[in-house]
Amino acid sequence: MDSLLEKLALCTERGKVDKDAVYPPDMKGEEGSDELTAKLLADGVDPNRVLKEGLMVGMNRIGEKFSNHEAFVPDLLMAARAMNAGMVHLQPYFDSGEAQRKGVFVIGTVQGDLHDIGKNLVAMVVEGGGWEVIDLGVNTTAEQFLEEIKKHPGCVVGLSALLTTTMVNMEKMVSAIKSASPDTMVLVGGAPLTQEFCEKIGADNYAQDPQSALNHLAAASA
Ligand code: B1M
Repeated sequence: MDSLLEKLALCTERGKVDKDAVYPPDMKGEEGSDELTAKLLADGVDPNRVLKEGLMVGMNRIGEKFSNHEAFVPDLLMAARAMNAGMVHLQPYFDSGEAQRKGVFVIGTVQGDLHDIGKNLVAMVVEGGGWEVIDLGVNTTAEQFLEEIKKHPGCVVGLSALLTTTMVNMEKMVSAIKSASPDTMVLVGGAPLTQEFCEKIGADNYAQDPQSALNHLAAASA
């Protein structure tokens, strides 16, 4: 069983979706995360193990490689596709409560900003790390986040900005979120941001890339 879980982790890391997938070429004809997840569940393996010891291990590995500049955006996208192919089989277990996620992460690109490629990568890696992700999209307001915080008490909020003109909107958003919900952890990221800026606007954490976002969430939920 452990070897099947390891194979699932490898398929996720390498972005091998299913047997018919031609990518990656060196795994052509082999089963992918779709078949392996289905097989593990059919064999009675705990869905939490399938998630934590298979799919999440693979996403974590590719996230680390991305942080270290050993993997790039297309690699992350392919890994997320493989992860999602496995998650389809796990969804009924999440719905029934038999499998559990680590928490809820609500992410969006801040008001006035339409860049979403980096934000989407963060969402994928955090989901791959076992979190339920609610993606509010681009041009999001503090009110949208506050609505989600009401629906999901204890959730973590993630704000992304790519423009020097919109990163300043984060300050108002963080302040609105903190005054309505002081215990909500707010994580910020995006190319023009720095740790110093994060501290200045009163956010809890700054993440420079998806894996560092996931690491902050893991530390907060430990
Ligand atoms: Co825009 N744009 N853009 N753009 N664009 C930049 C950001 C810019 C640097 C280009 C330049 O001038 N060299 C510049 C900003 C300059 C500045 O503010 N100092 C710029 C500009 C000026 C603009 C417009 C104003 C242009 C215009 O219309 N005159 C306009 C603004 C529109 C708006 O938002 N209101 C605009 C529009 C666009 C497009 C729509 C054409 C398109 C966006 C498409 C889309 O996102 N769907 C676009 C693009 C693609 C870019 C560049 C080329 C690429 C951005 C990107 O996706 N990078 C960018 C120049 C560049 O970066 N080379 C540029 C790849 C992505 C994986 O990286 O987003 O940094 P990134 O995300 C990283 C990290 O930052 C981090 O993790 C990700 C993965 O490592 N991260 C987080 C991101 N969010 C995080 C959240 C976290 C944690 C980590 O926790 C919550």
